[in-house]
Amino acid sequence: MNRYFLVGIFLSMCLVGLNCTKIKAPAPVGPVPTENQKRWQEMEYYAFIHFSLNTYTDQSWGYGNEDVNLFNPAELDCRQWARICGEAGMKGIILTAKHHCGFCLWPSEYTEYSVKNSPWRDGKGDVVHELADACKEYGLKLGIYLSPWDRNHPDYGHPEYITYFRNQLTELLTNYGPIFEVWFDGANGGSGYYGGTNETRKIDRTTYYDWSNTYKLIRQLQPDIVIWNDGGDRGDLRWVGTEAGFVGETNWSLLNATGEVEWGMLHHGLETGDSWVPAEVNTSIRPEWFYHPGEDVKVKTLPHLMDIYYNSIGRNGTLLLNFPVMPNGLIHKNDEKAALDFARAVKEAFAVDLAEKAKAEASNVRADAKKFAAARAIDGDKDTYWATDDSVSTATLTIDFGKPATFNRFMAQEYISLGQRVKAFTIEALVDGNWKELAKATTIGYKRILRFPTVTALKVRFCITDSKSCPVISNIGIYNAPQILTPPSIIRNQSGEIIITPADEESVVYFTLDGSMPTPDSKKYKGLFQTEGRLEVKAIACEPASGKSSPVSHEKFDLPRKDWKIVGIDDNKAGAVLDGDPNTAWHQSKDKKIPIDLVINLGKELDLSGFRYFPDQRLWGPGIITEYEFYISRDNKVWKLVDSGEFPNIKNNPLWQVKKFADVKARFIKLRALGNTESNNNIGYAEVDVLTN
Ligand code: FUL
Repeated sequence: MNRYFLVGIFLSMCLVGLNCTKIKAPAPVGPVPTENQKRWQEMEYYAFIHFSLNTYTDQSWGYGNEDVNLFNPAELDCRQWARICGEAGMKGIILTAKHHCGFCLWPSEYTEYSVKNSPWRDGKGDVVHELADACKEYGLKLGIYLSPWDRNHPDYGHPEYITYFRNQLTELLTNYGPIFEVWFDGANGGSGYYGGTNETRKIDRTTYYDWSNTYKLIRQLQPDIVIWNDGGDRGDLRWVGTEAGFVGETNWSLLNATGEVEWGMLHHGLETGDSWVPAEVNTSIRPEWFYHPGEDVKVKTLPHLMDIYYNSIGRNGTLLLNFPVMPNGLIHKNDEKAALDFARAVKEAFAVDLAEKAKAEASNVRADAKKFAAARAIDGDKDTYWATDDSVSTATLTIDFGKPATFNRFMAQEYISLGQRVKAFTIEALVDGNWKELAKATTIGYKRILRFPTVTALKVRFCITDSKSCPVISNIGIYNAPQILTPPSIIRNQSGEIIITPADEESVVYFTLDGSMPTPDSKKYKGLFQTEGRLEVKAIACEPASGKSSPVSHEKFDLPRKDWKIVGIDDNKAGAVLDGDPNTAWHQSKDKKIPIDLVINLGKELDLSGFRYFPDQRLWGPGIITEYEFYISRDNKVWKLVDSGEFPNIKNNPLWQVKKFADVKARFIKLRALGNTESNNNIGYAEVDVLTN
């Protein structure tokens, strides 16, 4: 063999080598997820369980002095929880091991305020242990919610409490096997029992907990864990700024590691963020987090849960759905049914992927056409992907069904190990020979699902119109999800008229006023109608073509507020407080300073047993009352205080606040606001109402 020949071989090997360098995978862009974050993101859907002394006191937040003897769940069965979660397609369960009241569901060595001093299993029980066993049996992962705020502990607010908190974390992260996620609630500091001092203790959430050292401890005890934290230092995951079950349509899995996080950043992430901090959407299957018997009829409907699915998992988030456990220790059958119907509907919606058997062609493919070909986006393998040349930031991928196909959902996934890249895209369909735009969207991330009206088309074109760098798409799916009808909304205005509105105008509404279930044989709604007295309205929306009907909407109304007048306010917009419409609100004049009163003349003397307050519903709406006093009067001169207290968790979950008191006669009521969510003087109301006997 001559020398030149050898040199030739050597040179061509170098060229092959060079070529390989040229066609290597795209370089990561910006921050990328850790292995723990990727594993967590792929779980997609898991459960929250809220269970504590609140379960026995009908409260949202315990004060910390509730009697441990109340805790006695006679039928507690964590296997029931795990079975339901498993059947519902969830991949794990996060348990409120300790909520704000400080009561521990495990026999902590460091406090007496726990199951060990309750009558349940003669003080020998351990809910965390039973749940860990049940999770193992049903193939689920276990997560722990440990409230940093502890309204029972005498040391809360002092440095000693941090040692207590870490000791508890150590118990929980050592004794119960692998923990996939730890959850640190952001509600922090305020009034409480605190070992009997009954005072208000404020902490600086940015420094008090010394999170960075706590994180070190956590990662040392559970190296595979992800940390959720809304109380200071950035964890591995972020809250989405609402507990209503949705993240922003634009959703970057990025945030900055330091600096203030504004609401918009929680809700949308931060395109330029320097850290991977993906979104977890947390919401409850009922309005509240803990069990309240009055909510047995308020379990979220299937259309509502499907909206939550598309607005969480379908928007690059995970879904953490809560079950409030009943005092007997079980999940209510209505919640079980709702979760299983939801799982069935999701399965049905995504049962057939029309892209699987189609052909894919791309406007640009990275040099090694085989490895990064368009077909890689529809091969069902999450580890392969379609990628373009580095220089490309707009590209199309056309999916050809071969013959017309009918569909209404489009799903795309980026290969997030290389970062989140796509900034904008559209979906088009070839309908009768013309390209028609079906949907327009912004970010993708781990998973994005778009909904649009059902269409029949020969081809679909996925057009990436803007991207941080070359797009890297691991998966595309196209589906035809069955239609699910949304229940109509029911309101009663101040004059006592009932207004029922279906979600789409083509539906026909049927209703009942006698408590019976409405059917298409019930009374047809033809427009608003006058009513008197207390009332129960149930309504359904029906699709005439298919005969399908929605779940039932159910509203109970107390006496009409026809004769009510807001006293001493010269602002005709104040009518919003009494108009029955939850979407309108009125705010007191900016000049007023707390305490701020709202006085209402009820028109005649009524027998009252409580009142209700509904806050402004705008996202993180301003002017939400947190502390109140409620007075009554017969003459608008002599006032009597009948109730006072807090509206717990009202900022994150702005629901109707219902307060009951001993029966009393009154013609005038006064709701006095003593504080709001922003610690300023803005006080607003969407609705104020009373409960009568
Ligand atoms: C909130 C808490 O204050 C609620 O009680 C509930 O635990 C929810 C998940 O987080 O911030």
